[in-house]
Amino acid sequence: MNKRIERENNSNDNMDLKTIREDFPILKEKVNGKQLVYFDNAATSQKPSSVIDRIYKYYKNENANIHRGVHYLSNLSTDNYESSREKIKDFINAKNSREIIYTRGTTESINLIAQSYVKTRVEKDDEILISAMEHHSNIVPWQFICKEKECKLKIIPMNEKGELIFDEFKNMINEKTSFISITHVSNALGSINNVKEIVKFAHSKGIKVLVDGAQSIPHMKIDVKDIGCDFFVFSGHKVYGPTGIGILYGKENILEEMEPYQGGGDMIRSVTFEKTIFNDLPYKFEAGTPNIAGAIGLGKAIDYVTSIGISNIVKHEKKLLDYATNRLKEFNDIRIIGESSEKSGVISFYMDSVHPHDIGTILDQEGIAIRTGHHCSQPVMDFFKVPATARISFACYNTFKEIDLFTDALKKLHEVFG
Ligand code: 7TS
Repeated sequence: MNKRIERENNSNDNMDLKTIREDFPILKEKVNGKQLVYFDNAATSQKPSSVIDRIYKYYKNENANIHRGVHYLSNLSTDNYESSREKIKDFINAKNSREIIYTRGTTESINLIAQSYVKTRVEKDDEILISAMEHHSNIVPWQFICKEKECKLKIIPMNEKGELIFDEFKNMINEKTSFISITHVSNALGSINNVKEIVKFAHSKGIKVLVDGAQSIPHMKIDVKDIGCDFFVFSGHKVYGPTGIGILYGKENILEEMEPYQGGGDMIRSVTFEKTIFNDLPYKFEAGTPNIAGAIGLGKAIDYVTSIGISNIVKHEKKLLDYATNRLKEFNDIRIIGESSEKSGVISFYMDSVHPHDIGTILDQEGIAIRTGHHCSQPVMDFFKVPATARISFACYNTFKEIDLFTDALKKLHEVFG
């Protein structure tokens, strides 16, 4: 048997890759006449049939608004919407489902905390800390606050490998530091940050921490109690769920103290023209008709990940990462951007002879989907002095064979441009 393919079977004894791939109908698609190789999972993951079918079933047989009707379908939708919340609570080990707020995604969750929590608590000249490797979603909402409240945005630096410099972080904390918002895993570099240590140190100084889990939730076991963070946010679509649904986890006592920043139906207990009394948690942060199908679909996605076992996914993706890294190192003129000792299944690279955009376009001709550009992390590109990178990112259904197809295509491209 071909040595490369042989690896496939040995990837992970507990994971049946063939069956997993069968679960994702899109993987059978042809793109430009070639079998699709999907390596853009950090942007969004593909969806298993169980999630797709569940959303179809909701609209076909169950559609009704929640928390409103006394009729059968409304009660059914409410039960399903709320049972997804329970699943998510268990998945991230929150204390109770009042700590789980549905949002549109990571971006909305961060904006909610910026507006509802941080804005009302910071004073002029206070400092908000983020890191040098944030996605724009974890930069811009804080710039809004800093501008409005005359605060300062401080940046925890990283080293040339794309690792945060913990000692510098510690030195940056002072009596003006009012909040820390930090990514768990960098979408542009794959670096995994030791958020537990960051939270521990921040808490020893009385500072609250938000962890952006957009890139960690699909790739590692998340235990918010163990991390200890005050807020943890993620998007459903990166963890095999639908777009337009995401989660804000917050510690119950902190969420209780907060006022909502959006008003509307469902988030109130009573309204008169003079005064509104807000609903209980979590509903006070869920104004208006939510993404019901999305929430139910996300519950199914969580079921799917649980059925495979997150530890099996971690093992498989680590092998893919190591294999792809080694294969890319065979190219003399490829520079891997981000070589943190703790890395998730994301590889950004830069090729001297070919612009990342051309790499992406030519690989697309081979049916290989990768992302090129700044990955909504322009400061990371500036730090590494590259205009953009090409990025591959893995999910549970990716294979070693796909990595070989990718490196074979790179070789061809190299011959043309090199
Ligand atoms: N934070 C991180 C670390 C991310 O990677 C992303 C999306 C977001 C926040 C925003 O998530 P959203 O679902 O609210 O848009 N990252 C990417 C990416 O790497 N390519 O496309 C989107």
